[in-house]
Amino acid sequence: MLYPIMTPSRLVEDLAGIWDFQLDPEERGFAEKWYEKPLKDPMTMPVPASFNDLKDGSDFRDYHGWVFYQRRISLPAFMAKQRVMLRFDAATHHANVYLNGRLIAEHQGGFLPFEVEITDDLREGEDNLLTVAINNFIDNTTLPVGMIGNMLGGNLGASPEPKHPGPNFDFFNYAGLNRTVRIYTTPGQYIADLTVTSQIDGEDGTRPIADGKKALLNYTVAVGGQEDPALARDAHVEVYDEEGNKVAEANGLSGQLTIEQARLWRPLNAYLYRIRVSYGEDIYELPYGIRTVKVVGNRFLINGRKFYFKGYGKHEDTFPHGRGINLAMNTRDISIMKWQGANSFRTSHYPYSEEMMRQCDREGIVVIDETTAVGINYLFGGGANFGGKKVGTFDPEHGVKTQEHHREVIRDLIARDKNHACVVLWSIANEPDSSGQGAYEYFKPLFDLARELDPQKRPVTLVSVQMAGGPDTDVSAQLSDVICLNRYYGWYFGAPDLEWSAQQMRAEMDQWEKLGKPLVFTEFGADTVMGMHDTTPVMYTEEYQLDYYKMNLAVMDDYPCVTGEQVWNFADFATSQSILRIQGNKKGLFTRDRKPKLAAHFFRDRWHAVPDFDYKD
Ligand code: E9O
Repeated sequence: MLYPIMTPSRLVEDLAGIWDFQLDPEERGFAEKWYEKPLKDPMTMPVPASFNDLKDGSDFRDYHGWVFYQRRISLPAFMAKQRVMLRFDAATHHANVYLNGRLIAEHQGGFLPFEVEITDDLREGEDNLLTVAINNFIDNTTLPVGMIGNMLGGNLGASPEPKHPGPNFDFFNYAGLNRTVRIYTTPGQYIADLTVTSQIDGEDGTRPIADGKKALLNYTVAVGGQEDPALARDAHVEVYDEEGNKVAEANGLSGQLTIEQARLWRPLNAYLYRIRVSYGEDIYELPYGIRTVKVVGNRFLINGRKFYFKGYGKHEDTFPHGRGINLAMNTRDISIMKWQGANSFRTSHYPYSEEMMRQCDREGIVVIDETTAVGINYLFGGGANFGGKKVGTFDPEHGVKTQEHHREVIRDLIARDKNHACVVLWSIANEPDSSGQGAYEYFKPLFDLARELDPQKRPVTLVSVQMAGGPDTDVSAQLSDVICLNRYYGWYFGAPDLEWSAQQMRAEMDQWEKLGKPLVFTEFGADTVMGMHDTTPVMYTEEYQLDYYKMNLAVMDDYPCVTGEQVWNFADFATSQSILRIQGNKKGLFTRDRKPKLAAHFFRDRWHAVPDFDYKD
């Protein structure tokens, strides 16, 4: 699905603003058809944003169920000749969309875009009532996964029979119209999709590639509307460099473009061409970076050079937007990454906004792109024990349903992000039960699917939880091109004894090293309350976080297969409430408002000294 932009043939109208809003705690909305008329006594609600932190009281913040968003829309008459699309970048997690009282779209999954054509539904010359009913419900068929009794709950004496499943993941279940809602138009015959892959002449990505070589770009344009062979024949593609010079062109809906002297997209030194497609009256433009990605032995190569990931697991999490898109904070975050000498992050634990992906393309930030599959850690094994109660026992029926949805999410993620230069690795899931019974059978088809769908054939991984064990038990050893480990030696395991924790960590690393694959630490971290200090580094102080990191890094530096360190987390973030969470997860190098803790300065020194390429080579 193409990102909506304005071109000489397309208009984009952002529906950002204050909408009407209503919670539906008594579940009357559908019976009373709230979508047919203006909501009664509505609240005000900004779009895009998560609703949770915008009004007061736990009935509101922790609300669970359906909510209704509503506004009026109308389009100027001169646009009547165009095809009109309504696009949601993210509605979290389930959305029913009504126009003038009629259901026009339904979508499951809160972090990927969907769109619906409304050309014939819009009433010309009058207002149209747009209603979006959204449900934040999660259970063991949804991604992310919800369940009774959450993973990090641990609240002794909590209500024994909660009314609904809570998050089986460690971030607040922010919901609503989290990302931009737009109307955009196209001509009746239109460009529906564009796929581009590149090949540097004479290079296979295993040795360093210089600028100035010939690049061959294979492209395919998918089109919609009435089929017209003449239009297809006349479809035209042009490539422009950053100075606006035309450097290649070709005709037809698929073909090859040759750039005689290509500039490569490089981490922290991005270069983007503009690929301009015209098809009949329609024009679309795609920013495109040329680079190679390849795994050879235990090395992760970008443009033929060994890359070392320095960065973070992140969240889309700010106050008071919740998970709502925050372009200003995204820009701050990338600036902070550069201040700190980082070069990458993982989109833990869901696809991030397309605006962020496009910004990473421009700024040269390397991205590990993750699906919404977080919390699937009870489907394969014998379940887990919470307060003496066994939950999540292996249930094949739910396993199959989850896998179906998981396939959709992989398909939609790759369809959305396939052309991004910044994406170098797909993450199929975070911390699943990858050592449990059935894990291989569950994951093998998903890895196959990702490999088949990605036109660029990037490497694929799943991110492993410590409980999954070493390469003998964790199916990631067999399936992943890059081993990604979340490890907490010195925090959840072995704290506060850092010496013993280091020994345990080395013992595990000795096992993984033998695999001969590249290994990235995608999480390691310790909760740290900003401003808490001590001369003896006790847990939760800024001094302990620093010592924890120094110990972990000393171990990692001894293993040549370790080709990346991404701390958990970039910044403190909101979670469900529990005795383990002090107004959220405090493992950030930065506070939630992006002030550096002690360890942030340590990483700044380290990461400016550790090179982006050829580290430990
Ligand atoms: C996933 C991430 O979303 N990994 C978790 C992170 C954390 O800070 C979470 O925020 O907890 C770590 C998983 C560690 C597993 C051991 C749990 C032991 C519970 C007492």
